[in-house]
Amino acid sequence: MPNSKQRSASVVLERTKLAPKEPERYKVLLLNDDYTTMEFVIEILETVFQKTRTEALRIMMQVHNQGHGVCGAYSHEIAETKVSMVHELARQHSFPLRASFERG
Ligand code: TYC
Repeated sequence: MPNSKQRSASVVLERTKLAPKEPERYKVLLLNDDYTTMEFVIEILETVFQKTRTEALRIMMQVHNQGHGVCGAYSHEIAETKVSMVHELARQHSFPLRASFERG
């Protein structure tokens, strides 16, 4: 019987050969605040996250009512870029809108 290290080593090898790991995904979250206008948040969701007006309205209202909402799930690099885009657009319009991303 292989010891536990040998067993996990063979599991890793099998995964590499037969079942490549799914690329990691990161959820981008939008956070509520009291000052950013609803229309600006809808525009962000349409332009940065390619949402339809209807979906953008739904996500914006979820953030407004529950404090945060998911805009989408992306690779680490794209999630990071979208968060930066939100912060830069908010800064240009003097809104305190914040976004973040997390594994999942
Ligand atoms: N709470 C804001 C308002 O009442 C609207 C808002 C929604 C702000 C979503 C940020 O991520 C946000 N004007």
